[in-house]
Amino acid sequence: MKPSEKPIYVTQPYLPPLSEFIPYLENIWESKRLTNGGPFHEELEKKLADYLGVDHLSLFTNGTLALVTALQVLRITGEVITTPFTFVATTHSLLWNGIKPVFVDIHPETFNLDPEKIEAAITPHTTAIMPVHVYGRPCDVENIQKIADTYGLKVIYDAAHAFGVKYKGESLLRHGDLSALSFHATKVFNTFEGGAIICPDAKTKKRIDDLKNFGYSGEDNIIAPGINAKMNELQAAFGLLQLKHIDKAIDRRREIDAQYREKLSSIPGVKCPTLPADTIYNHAYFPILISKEYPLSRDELNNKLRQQGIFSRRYFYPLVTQFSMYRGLPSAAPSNLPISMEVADQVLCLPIYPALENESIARIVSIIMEN
Ligand code: T4K
Repeated sequence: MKPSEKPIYVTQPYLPPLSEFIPYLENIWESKRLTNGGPFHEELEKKLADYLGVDHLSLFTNGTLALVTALQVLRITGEVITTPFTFVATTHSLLWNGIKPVFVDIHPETFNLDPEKIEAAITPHTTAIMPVHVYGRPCDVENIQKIADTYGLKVIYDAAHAFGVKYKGESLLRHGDLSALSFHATKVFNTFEGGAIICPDAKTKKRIDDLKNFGYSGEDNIIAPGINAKMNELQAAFGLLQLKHIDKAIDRRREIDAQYREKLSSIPGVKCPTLPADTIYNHAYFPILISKEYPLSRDELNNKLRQQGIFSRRYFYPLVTQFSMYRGLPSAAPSNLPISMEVADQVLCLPIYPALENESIARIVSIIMEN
C-alpha cells in the first residue's frame, strides 16, 4: 500500500450530503419529538412500504430485535429449521426466545437453505423455518413455502440483506409469514442502526407495533412482555433522506458488480457466483469463491489484500455451527453440513459500496490477478 492510498473496507455507508440532513434536525429540535412513533417514524413506515412494494412495515431500532420480535409475534416455540451460513444474529434470535435451532445444509448455487434437505430435519417439535436471503440472493421461496404448507410450519425470513430485491416481478419480502430487515450502517439502505418487520395485514402490524413498545396496547393496557425496539426520530429522518438517494446508490453497486465480474471471470480458481435468476438484485455483497486451482488459499489471498490495505471479509466464516453455543447440537455436526463447510472455507467478500472508485476496483483486481 502506497502512503497516498487510503484503506478500502468491505463496505462504507452511503451518507447523503450533510446539508440535506440539517432541515430534518431543525424540525426535530423545533417539535421536540424524539421517539415513540413520531412523525418521521410514521412517514418512513409509509414511504418504505411503498418503495419496497409491501403491504405493511413496522420500523425497528435494529435488525436483531426485529428478528427476536418476529418470533414472538407468531408465538414460535420448540425447534426452528435454519441455516448455519449466516451472521450469528439469525440464530441468536432463536436462543433469545428459548428455541432450539436445527441446522440444515445450504444449496451450492444460492448459498441459502436447500429445500431438498429440510423435510428430513422436521420433527414433532418443529414449528417454523427461518431461512436467510444471504447476500440478498433469494431463497427458493416456492419450495420452502410448499414444505411449510405441507407440515403446517410458519416461515420467517431473515431478510437483513434483501432490501429492495425483486423476485419474479414483485418484492422478495412478500414471501413467508414475516420478513425481518436490517438497516445497519453496513447495509444497502441504512439508518445508522435500524431494521423492520414486513407483514401482510394490519392486525399483525398492530401486534408487532405493540410488542416493540413494551407490549403497550393503548395508554393503560399491556398485552404481552414486549421489548423496547422502537426506531427513534433521528434514525427515521435519516432513513427518509436516504430513501431519496437509494436508487442511484444501488445503480452504482450494479456498475461495480459488473466491473468485478468482467475483470475476474478469466482467473482460474476464482468463481463469481452467477447473478440470481428472475431477480432485480440489490448488489449488497460481492462474494467470490477461491478454489484449489488458484495459487493461494482463500486466507492467503485475504491476508495479501490486507497487507495492501484492502479489507475484504470472509462472510460467513466461521459457520454459526462452529461457535461454542451451537456446536454441541446434533444438527451442527460438520458431516450434516458439507456444502456450508465448503462455501465458508472458500468465500471472500470483496469491497462494494457506492463511493468505491473505478481505480480502486482495478487495484483490487490486479492484486488478485498478480499471483
Ligand atoms: N441477520 C443477518 C443475516 C445479518 O447479516 C445481520 C447483520 C443481522 C441479522 C442483524 O442485523 P443488525 O442487528 O445488525 O441490524 C456487520 C454488522 O455489524 C452486522 O449488522 C451485519 N449483519 C454483519 C454481516 O456485518 P461486522 O462485525 O462485520 O461489521 P464491522 O464493524 O466490521 O464493519 C465492516 C466494515 O464496514 C468495517 O471494516 C468498515 C465499514 N464500516 C462499518 C461501520 C459499522 C463503516 O465504514 N462505518 C460503520 O459505521 O458486522
